Amino acid sequence: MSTTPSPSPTAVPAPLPAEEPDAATLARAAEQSAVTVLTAATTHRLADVVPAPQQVQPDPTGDWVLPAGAVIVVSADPAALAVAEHLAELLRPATGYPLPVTDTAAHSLPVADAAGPGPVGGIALVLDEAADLGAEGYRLDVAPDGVRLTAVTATGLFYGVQTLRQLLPAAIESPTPVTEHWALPGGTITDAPRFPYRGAMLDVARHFFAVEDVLRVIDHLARYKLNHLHLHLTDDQGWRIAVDSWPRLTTVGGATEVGGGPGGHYTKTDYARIVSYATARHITVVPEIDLPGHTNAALVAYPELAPDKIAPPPYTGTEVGFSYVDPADERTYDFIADVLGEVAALTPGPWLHIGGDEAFKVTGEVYTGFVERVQRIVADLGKTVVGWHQLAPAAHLDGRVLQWWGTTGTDPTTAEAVRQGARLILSPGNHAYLDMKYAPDTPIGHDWAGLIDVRKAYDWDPGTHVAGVPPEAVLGVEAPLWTESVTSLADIEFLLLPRLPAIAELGWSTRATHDWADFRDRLAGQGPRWATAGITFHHAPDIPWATTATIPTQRDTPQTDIPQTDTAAH
Ligand code: TNX
Repeated sequence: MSTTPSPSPTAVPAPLPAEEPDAATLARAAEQSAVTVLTAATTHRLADVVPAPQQVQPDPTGDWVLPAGAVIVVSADPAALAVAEHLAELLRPATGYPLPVTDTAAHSLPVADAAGPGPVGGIALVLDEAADLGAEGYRLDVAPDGVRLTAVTATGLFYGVQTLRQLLPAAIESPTPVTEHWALPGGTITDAPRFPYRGAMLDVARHFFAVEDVLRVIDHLARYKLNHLHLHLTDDQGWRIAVDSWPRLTTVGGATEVGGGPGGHYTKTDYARIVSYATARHITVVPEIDLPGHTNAALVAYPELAPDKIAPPPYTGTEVGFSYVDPADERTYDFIADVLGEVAALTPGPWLHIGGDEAFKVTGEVYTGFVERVQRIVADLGKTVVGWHQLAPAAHLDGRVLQWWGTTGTDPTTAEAVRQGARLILSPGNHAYLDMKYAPDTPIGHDWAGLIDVRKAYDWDPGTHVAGVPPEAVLGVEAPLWTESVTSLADIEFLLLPRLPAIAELGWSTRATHDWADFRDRLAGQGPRWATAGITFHHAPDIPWATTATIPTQRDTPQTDIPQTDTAAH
């Protein structure tokens, strides 16, 4: 099962001069070695991108090679400049090239000429309000004399950068300089997403994960053009976000997790770091405070919220549905207003997720009455309410969004809520739940919604999945990762990859491109990239993983970063 790459005849570390070489020396050394290496112009096709682009027009005469002296020229706009810097930061480690970024105000060439013939032959990032590309779309033109990315917004440019990155050889993922022929296949890609909401969820409540781990998950989302990170911040086993007006939520409620570990929580500064890292990657953070159930940790901290006003024991098991805040006590609504108010203040994005799932002990009118009050609290904060589809029977509130996690594709109550105006995020448990096992022998994860191999994750259509829900009512897709059995970053990556790109493709790519055999082959090309970057992934047997000759084999990174086998991941 191991797909450890075979030794590469072409990609070896560039010889580095002794003693602290400067960027220019590094660049010269890398380029000199590159020109002595005989490789095909490109190792892959213009269409080898995940998620599949809308339109691909290859030009076999148009291949381009990144020169060591390339300059990245960008429209004079702060957000676009940040995207250009991001591109440079992605390309500098492996190439060793300096790749200076300059905006058109500072550059003597007008943007129209920046990608044209000339000594630079670089990359131009062009904001063009008149381009017919939509708010998130981009066009990538690759020609022998330069590369040009065009978009209406910096977000579109950011997605174009992710495509460009995937079109370079896999060695571009190396954290240290390698010798490679940095060629891009020629032609034009025109691309835009199918759905506006493309997300993943990380449960940081069952097990707590450090800020650094969350940032790395954000990196994985960004690669595949996902634009929402939903953080499940509270549950029976732990409360993970600081709330100044109710401090024991974290000091007491945050000190536990599944299995009895120490837990943890994010200070407001920690959380702001996550949000700003995500924002810089054009990702919106969606905080979830799960109510009225999944609240044992809050009740341990503040027994006054419990129906019997008695503190329950801390909970470190994995059962669900036993806890709830007292829906009959006004103090509960003060608590919720305080918590959601503080969370809203940390949230630049429009969404606040209020959970609503598995509140088995709050039923009927008591449940709907509770949800209706909480929905109004969210609206009064100027945010849009999101909740699991159990919210459906509560009265409609303008803009509200339900997150579908069912496994049958049928629920008349959800269909009726949608008829009244609710929009739906699709996270069907039997296709999109990344905590489901791949196969019976998967060492971690659940199987209550079935096994989910890569094909199962890929082969469904969010536009038609739930009976009575038309495609126009579908806001998008989200892949949730619950973490009852997930204890490390390697575990997270093992369950995320390679299924996250499958869900990302359902959210991004037009249905006309949907094709399992084609997806499988494109996905296979991602393996060497993850391996090179030191990212753990499941070597799913249904994917023909490339043992490409472009993986650098000698690197400065530790052996444990070399591709993991299934068992090594856990
Ligand atoms: C159901 S799906 C849950 C979670 C569990 C998950 C495990 C949903 C809204 N609730 O509380 O962690 O199953 O797969």
